[in-house]
Amino acid sequence: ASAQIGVTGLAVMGRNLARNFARNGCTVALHNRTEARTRELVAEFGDEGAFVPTTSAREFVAALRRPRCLMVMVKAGGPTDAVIEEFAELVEPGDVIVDGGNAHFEDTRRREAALRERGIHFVGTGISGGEEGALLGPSIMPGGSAESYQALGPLLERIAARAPDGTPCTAHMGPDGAGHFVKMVHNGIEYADMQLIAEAYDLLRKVAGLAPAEIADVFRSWNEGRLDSYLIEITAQVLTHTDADTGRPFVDVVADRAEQKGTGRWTVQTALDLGVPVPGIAQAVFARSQSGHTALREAAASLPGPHQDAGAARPAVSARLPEAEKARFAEQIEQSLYASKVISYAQGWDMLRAGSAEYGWDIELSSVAAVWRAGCIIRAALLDRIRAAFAERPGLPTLLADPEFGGELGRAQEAWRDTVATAARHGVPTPGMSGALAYYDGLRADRLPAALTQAQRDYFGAHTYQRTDREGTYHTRWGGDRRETRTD
Ligand code: NBP
Repeated sequence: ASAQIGVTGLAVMGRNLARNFARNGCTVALHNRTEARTRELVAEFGDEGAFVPTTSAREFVAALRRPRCLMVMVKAGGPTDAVIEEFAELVEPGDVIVDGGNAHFEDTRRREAALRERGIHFVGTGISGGEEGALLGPSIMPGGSAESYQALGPLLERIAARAPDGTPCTAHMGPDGAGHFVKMVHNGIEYADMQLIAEAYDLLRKVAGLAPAEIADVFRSWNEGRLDSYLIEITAQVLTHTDADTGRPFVDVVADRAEQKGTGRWTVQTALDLGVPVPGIAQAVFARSQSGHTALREAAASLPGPHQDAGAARPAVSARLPEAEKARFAEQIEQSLYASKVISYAQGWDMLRAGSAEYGWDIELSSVAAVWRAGCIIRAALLDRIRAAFAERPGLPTLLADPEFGGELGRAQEAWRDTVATAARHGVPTPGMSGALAYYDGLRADRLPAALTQAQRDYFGAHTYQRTDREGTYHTRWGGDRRETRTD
């Protein structure tokens, strides 16, 4: 037995991870249900490092040094359960089975508990960065026991992306499902980020009248500043691209129906269960869903927009702002995008805190920001500042309470309010930016109309209320003499 790590499931992700391990000096055992994939990998990339190809599960397990670390990279769901069970029968107590697929954290909790009973460490790990990240350095978010990380961590640290300060972008997130939970929140934030960028683009296009290539320039300039991130960078790339068939901007030939694989939905479902408000992520999930509702969109297509009668032809997208105004408008959108982005990250961290408390994971909030600094889809300059904020004050109740981020939001708010108002006046939907502003105003409000909601609940359902001026729980006899009674 010579291999330090084994990878079973050699489709795009598994193959690239195996190559990454080998390129970084690990001896890697290889296994795949269909043997041809194993042979192909060795034939094509065998010279990249030390591979031990195997043809059966038993041979694969025998090739691994103890404690064995074997990584399962097969299709999520049933296939993952089947493969885990197959290997659980073959490994020994103390060995580590890693699921690097996109599992729901509840499945990971279930699998971890079942394997723990058999003395086997089960690690559900989030891996972000797609196919390319898997090969060149992903962001890796392992859960599972602290003991398993002692064996697995040093191997993962070899293949993970490096943050600008040289630190590997992986760390033990917490026990059982913590890793997959963190990855789920990552994807939720990714949805919110993408939605906000899409809204910024839409406003620059429809309100300022900029062409896609000009918008690409705006994004490129933003990428030099505090918005510096992978998603802003690829947005500029996409907007510069011209469709080969038609010669039109590529973005104009893509059907405007956004799809989803479901991790954003998981994030929102979980947030509802945990009682954490994450409207930025929810708005993004719903915006994708709305875009795909062709029947609804067709049925509503003749509703009038601003300065337009019902049924009138839609005005073509045209330059609406004078030249001198465009730069000022782009600056205003930058402020709005940045502020809204900070809000959705704040909501993501609220969710990490709530999940950690609910499941007893003790997730280190600064460490999550640290592993997201490179390799993953939401990698951004901002993350190092979030890391610093939580490192300095681990008990920070919300990112908005950090003086630096709070100060920035305060300075952005005028531009942000103008953007949301302008968008509404022009009939351009900005659920992300408007929702983020509403969240900001909702948190800083000194009184919320929740008081009225609570009074209504007491009226129709005797749900009781508390008072601002004294302790206790009360009910007003709405149907009778309207006298107040204390109920606690
Ligand atoms: P796929 O999700 O397409 O799965 C293909 C692999 O699963 C093949 O190796 C296939 O073996 C194996 N497999 C299946 Br399907 N059923 C099996 C079974 N019953 N027993 C044994 N093996 C089985 O591969 P992928 O796109 O590389 O993704 C792998 C995992 O990583 C997934 O969970 C995915 O969600 C996750 N992930 C993907 C990305 C990404 O960007 N693609 C990013 C992050 C995480 P075969 O060759 O014999 O058919």
